Amino acid sequence: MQNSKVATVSVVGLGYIGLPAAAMFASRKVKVIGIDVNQHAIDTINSGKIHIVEPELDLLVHAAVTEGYLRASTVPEPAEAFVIAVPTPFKGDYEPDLSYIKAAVSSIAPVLERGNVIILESTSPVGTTEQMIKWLTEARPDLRFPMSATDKPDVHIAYCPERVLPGQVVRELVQNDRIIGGITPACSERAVDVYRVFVAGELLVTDARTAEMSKLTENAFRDANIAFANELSLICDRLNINVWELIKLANHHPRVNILQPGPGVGGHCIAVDPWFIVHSAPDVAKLIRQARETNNAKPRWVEGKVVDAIRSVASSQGISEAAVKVGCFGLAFKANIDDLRESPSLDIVHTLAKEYRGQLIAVEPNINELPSSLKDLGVQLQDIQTAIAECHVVVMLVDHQEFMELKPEFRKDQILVDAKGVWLN
Ligand code: SAJ
Repeated sequence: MQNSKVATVSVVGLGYIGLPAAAMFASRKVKVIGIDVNQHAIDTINSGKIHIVEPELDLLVHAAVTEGYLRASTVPEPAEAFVIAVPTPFKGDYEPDLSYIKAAVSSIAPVLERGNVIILESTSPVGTTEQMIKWLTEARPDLRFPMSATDKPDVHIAYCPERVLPGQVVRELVQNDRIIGGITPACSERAVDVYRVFVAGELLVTDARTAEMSKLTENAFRDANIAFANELSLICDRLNINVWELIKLANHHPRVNILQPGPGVGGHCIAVDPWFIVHSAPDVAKLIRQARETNNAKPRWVEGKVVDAIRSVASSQGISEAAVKVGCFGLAFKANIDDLRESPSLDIVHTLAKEYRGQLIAVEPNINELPSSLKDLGVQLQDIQTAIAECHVVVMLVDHQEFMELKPEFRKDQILVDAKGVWLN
């Protein structure tokens, strides 16, 4: 049954955020036209399959395409609502790169009609929605776009950030509360109608700039908390204290909730978004910048620990450093996913493999084949038991369930470098 106030939605950008949103609208029997520049993605989606990894999304897309509610294309078409979900990476000195948003806006401008609503979902620096309106005004001088809260525009504009956790996107898309920042109250109202199609959580209305900043703030908050944990791990290493036990104990305090140290912060959001804040107010965003720097430095610290362990094994066993085997457990950017992109663990293994060619064994239960960047450096993909049996240095990088379930007995001649506190006593 289709009982929403929106009959057709065009989702521009069919990646990790856009495709789940497109499939979700379609699952509620809204006609969805998905737009992307990647022909492979278009062909895959139109055949009812997906080109990204996300639990349950394949079923949703397959049903949406088979039932005729989702269709993908490289060419924009008219729709009632446009949702833009393209990447916003940074370039050069952590400067936000808005070129994908600009390209998305130019591509839909010719098909816009009076009464449309455009919602920007891409994580964006403050002021991007207003910038988007400038581009739209240049491209379509015949249409009125909102410039201030009192305007009565032809096309409504709002910013509504996505907040879903990779690995739980399908559930979180429905359940999470969302922030909606319309340029005018009527813009917010139109955007609320669009998200009401599938969002069960609250839809919280504000202005566009606050909505933009809230998304950046959420990820910067998490980054700063992880940086605190990572800094603690360095201090505890120096003081010979088990940081994971320490955090567990401290977290018994009713108002303390420290996150977990690790090999660094990966993924496509938390390691990027805080820079947008730093870039917009560099002289005051000091803590946020420091958190980024602290987390960015963690992989190099872990590598240093592994190098020390290799040297120690070589000297205590009277073998050359080139004979030391290093087993690296986990390559993904976080636990229980197969996503290796922007992964600090992959980065660590890659850096070590360049230095110790042919000496590294990788264990990653979520993949069947190593990326060629590691294969080319002689890294072997092994199962857990073989890797433990063959290596001198055990490097724990990701707290995957498969590792957590084990408590291996290490030989006296093995050294453990545990960046996640999984196998420490
Ligand atoms: N990490 C730690 N210690 C922790 C928690 C995480 O080292 O205690 C590391 C992870 O291993 C990983 C990185 O941080 O390398 C990021 O992982 P994550 O699970 O914290 O977050 P993401 O990047 O998968 O998703 C985040 C989420 N943001 C917040 O939780 C505030 C998600 O809700 C956002 O939608 C997403 O960013 C996004 O797209 O912005």
